[in-house]
Amino acid sequence: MPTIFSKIISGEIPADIVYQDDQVTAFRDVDPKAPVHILIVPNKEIPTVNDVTPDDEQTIGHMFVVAKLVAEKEGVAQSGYRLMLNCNRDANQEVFHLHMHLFGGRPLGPMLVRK
Ligand code: DGP
Repeated sequence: MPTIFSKIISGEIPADIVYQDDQVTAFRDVDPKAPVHILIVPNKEIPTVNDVTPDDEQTIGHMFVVAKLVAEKEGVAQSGYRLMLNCNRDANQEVFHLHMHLFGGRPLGPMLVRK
């Protein structure tokens, strides 16, 4: 079964795609937590960070190049932004197709609240 993100990448289901190439697709999160909230996703299905292999190094590095381009395009490169990846239960990962969140457009506060 393809992941929901694979269906977005293939165009089977709609999304607001802001960038796409042969390795990576970036689209707006359906439930944005900041004025700018974009998901940067490898076109290859990698379930979690735990599943990354040395063969994925180029693609993972490319995700950062795309993050930089998207931040510039969205006008948050200078004001600042946050990149975040969730892995498994304690991080609340909901979609098991590796993705980097890009948040920006407002002060984002501290990274985590201590509990
Ligand atoms: P995470 O908790 O890191 O797995 O975040 C998954 C994110 O994916 C969450 O912020 C909502 C977003 N999302 C889930 N389904 C869809 C979808 O069908 N379209 C879009 N654009 N975003 C989705």
